[in-house]
Amino acid sequence: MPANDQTTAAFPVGGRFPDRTELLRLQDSWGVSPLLDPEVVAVRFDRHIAALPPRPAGADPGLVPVGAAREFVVQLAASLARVRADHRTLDSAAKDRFNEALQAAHASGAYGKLAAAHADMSHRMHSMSGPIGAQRFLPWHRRYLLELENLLRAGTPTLTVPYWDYANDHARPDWVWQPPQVVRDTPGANGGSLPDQSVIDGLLARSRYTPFTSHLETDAHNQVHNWCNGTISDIMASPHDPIFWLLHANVDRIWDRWQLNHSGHPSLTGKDATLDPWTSTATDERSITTLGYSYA
Ligand SMILES: [Cu+2]
Repeated sequence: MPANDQTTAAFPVGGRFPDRTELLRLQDSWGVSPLLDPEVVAVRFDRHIAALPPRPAGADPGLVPVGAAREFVVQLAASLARVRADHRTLDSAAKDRFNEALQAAHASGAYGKLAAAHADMSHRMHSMSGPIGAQRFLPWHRRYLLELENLLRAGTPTLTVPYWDYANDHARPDWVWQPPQVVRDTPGANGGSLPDQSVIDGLLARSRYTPFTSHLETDAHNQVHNWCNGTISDIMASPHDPIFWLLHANVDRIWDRWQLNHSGHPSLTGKDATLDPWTSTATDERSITTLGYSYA
């Protein structure tokens, strides 16, 4: 075949530029992971190094300890193998796997036990518990989500919790298994609202942690729970509806996005920093790369 024929075949002329979704699909077809954006990897690496214990006095700050760099590469590779995806990208087999894992965890009683932790307000995981609760909201729910995902992965090791990008996807993800006794009424019929992307962009531009988390919790989380209208709108009972985890994966994803551009973090000390009922601390929950997962 003449060379110029190949050229015309490889570069179709006309059409508009791809939108974000089309571009992601294209990158996917080329085998390029958007998770490996060099700038994002660089930020995660810098944060990893900055979180290391103090180096000996006189150590060259430009020299990164080999062990720390190696540890980062290993954690990054692991986190890229545990990707939480937009639920709209799941095919029916993946949705079935997720729902079957939920049902198995429900049948064993483990799901109910985990859901019950959210009814114990002594854990102080929302700002309604006061300033400490406001600081604990994001790290506590990051740990909570990981506990649920680990529970599901005990039976289905490749599984991750999908996220619901409610700012761009204004439909409640009703394909998620609805356990008996869980109520789902008409979305929006009893107040609440879904944020649009401009609200999320406004959040991401907040420079300090406390205003960021307060606005995220109030405007792009509480309102979403209420809009969903049902068991998930009840603070104590909400995790009994598994849509809770998709909602919170998106909250966690927004926090991770914010962390790429800001170094603020929860100010918690002593007992307040321990995310009871677990032993993990707010500092342990700081980096999703260290925790071993990522968002597509
Ligand atoms: Cu919530």
